[in-house]
Amino acid sequence: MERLARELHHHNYRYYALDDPEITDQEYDRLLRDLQDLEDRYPHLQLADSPTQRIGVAPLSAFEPVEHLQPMLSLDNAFSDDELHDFERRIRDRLQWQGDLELVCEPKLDGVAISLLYRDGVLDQGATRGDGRTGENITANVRTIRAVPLRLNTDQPPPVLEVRGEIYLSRSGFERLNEDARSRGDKLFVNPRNAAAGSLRQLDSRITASRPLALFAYGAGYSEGWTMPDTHFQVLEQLREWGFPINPLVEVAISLDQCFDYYRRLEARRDGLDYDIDGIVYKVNSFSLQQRLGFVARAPRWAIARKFPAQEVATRLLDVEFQVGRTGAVTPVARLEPVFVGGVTVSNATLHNRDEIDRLGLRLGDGVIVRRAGDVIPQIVRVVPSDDKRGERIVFPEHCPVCGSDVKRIIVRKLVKGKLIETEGVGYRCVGRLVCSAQLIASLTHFVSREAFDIVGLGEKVIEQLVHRNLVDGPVAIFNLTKSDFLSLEGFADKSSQNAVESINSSRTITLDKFLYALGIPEVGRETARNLAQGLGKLSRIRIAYPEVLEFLPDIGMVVSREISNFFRDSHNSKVVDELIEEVDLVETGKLDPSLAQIATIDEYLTKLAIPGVTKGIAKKIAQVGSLDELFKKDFQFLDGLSLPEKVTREVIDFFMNSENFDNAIGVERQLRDFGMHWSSHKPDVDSPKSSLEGQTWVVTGTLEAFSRDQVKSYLVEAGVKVTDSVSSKTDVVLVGANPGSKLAKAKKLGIRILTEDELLKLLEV
Ligand code: 9MJ
Repeated sequence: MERLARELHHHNYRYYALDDPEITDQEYDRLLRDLQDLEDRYPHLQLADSPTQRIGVAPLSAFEPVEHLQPMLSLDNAFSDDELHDFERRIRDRLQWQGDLELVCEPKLDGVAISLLYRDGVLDQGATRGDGRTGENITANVRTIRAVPLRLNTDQPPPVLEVRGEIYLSRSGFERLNEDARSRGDKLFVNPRNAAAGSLRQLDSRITASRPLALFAYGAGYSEGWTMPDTHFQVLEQLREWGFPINPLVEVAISLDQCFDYYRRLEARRDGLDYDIDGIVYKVNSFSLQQRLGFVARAPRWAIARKFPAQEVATRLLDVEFQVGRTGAVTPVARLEPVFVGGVTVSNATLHNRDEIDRLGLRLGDGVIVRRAGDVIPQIVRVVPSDDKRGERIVFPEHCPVCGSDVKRIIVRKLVKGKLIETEGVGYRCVGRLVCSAQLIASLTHFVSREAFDIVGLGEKVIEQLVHRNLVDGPVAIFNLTKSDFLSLEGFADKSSQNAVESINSSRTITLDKFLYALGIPEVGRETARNLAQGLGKLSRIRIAYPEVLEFLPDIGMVVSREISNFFRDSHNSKVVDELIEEVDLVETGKLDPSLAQIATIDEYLTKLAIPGVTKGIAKKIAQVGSLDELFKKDFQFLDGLSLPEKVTREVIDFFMNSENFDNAIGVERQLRDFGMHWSSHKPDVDSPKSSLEGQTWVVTGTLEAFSRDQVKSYLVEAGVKVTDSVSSKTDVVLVGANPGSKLAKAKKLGIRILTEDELLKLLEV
């Protein structure tokens, strides 16, 4: 077994590091099978670095965070020859150096950065870059990559060695992968980079093993017991000797001109390479110079990434499709004759909006120049009309392509100098709302999604069928679906229909924040929904809240508050909400966030009324009046004693003389009183909260056993705890279940209190 393993390591080295195999793939596979057979018979004799590990092992439930022994660097970018000049100038100035400056030129691979840790020459750990200090432990996946040496090709390995490199998928490997996916009807990967990243993020390493991933090493991190050579290039040579694939296009340049020349040569070869590169990395070759240069933040001063410019290619416009989203926004999408740009086949491009179509003067069949920069959606830069017999002009539709309702310009509300301004936006919207099946399908898909009602088994495809068969016309109808409704759909049998009805029923119990999020109120994402629920505690309050009152909640400004209040004031929405409450079992705390009662002061109130000229400072002065009644007395006599600018006094009086403003101001004040947020309301003592947990911020991570995560969250919310997703210095407690992720590591680092599920249970009993 040892002899077979040694032979296999040797052939790996010949194949990957030297690119000079001595045996065929079939012969290699035979040796591997022989070893596998022996290991099957004598499992206890399996070697730790056995080449058979390439086939993967049983799935993990999560990736552990691991700290790199030496941080992984990031690179500054240069986008022009000038910027590269500047880079060299900075180096020379800093070093006071006039002589030759050797720079190593390396193709910059567009893959996934990796750190490989070898202990006594054996691969011990593979980790992603993460934030540079802490990455994810993906050892099981990394072991399956044949280009990654499981053992260093030397009898005297350094006891500890971190090797840095890029895991990537070749373009041909990517094509193969997508062909397989296509033949199985699976989703295709967009580009080799995403496919490589996705393959490395598999919890089941047997899947990773089936992906043709490759590696180029480009440096070393921490090491022990190794006298590093003097230059970066020598490190690459040493790594090659130890068995790592090093990019054969790496060169040493001794002048900037040689660097520029390298850039031109590589750019010319770029399309012919079998892997994606997005630029060139230049690194100072001498380690002693590197050391003297040091770092700014986490990027070394001795290296820079020269990026290739965005790629542009010519193709043809086949059609323009107008897609209708959840809020009715109509987005034009160009369908193109497929072209290969920068490693991906592009067949769609965004046209942004109506103005963009007019700017381009697009006609069907036009030649177009498409630009793709990095990972962003490709766009059409300009039109190259090929002849004078051009096709039909593209016109933005006046009516919704899905439901035929009017399409109107979207009005955007913006804050300009503290005032809410309504202007016409660049976007257009179908006014059909739930009459429009596109909006209905998108809204319902949102409604049932995981963060909302979380109805398992009701994805977009099912919703589409339900809508097209007129089985649902809005969210309420979902709760009236029966087993026989599902049986009438494609892909549903007895059991699955029963399950669908059961998951609808079990979704009926829902916390207020999820309920609010599910409604799909414009501008209300998960965080805002949580703030609303935590702040006001009851749907009945939120529904009737004045925008000025909502503005007392965290992160809710003038724009969002208007959207929320307009949503609930709309009679159709109001009816839907009424009907929904009948169907669901809403979990509410009913409690007002005690801190709200503290912050609602009379000057804050005056500021939120947005009286022209009334800044925070002026509001503070006016607030001395103590109550609105006093303010309105005797023709605002109180204002005279404040020595405010004449103009401001006038504005304040004009404002309140307008009966609409006056009624609104009185209404807001009354509501503050009703909600217990008025400046004269009894102030709960926030220092001695009713629940011992009240006011705390918690993060839940890992798999919980006794509760579902949602149960825990609703309990915590009930107890006045704010539950957030990410650990920060504001976090009070991190609740950990099994297999916690990087959040636990972060909590430990920040010294945050960590509770296990058992400890929580104990806490709840007292
Ligand atoms: C890539 N992506 O090919 C580096 N890289 O060096 C090469 N990345 C790098 N070097 C230090 N060739 C930080 C990143």
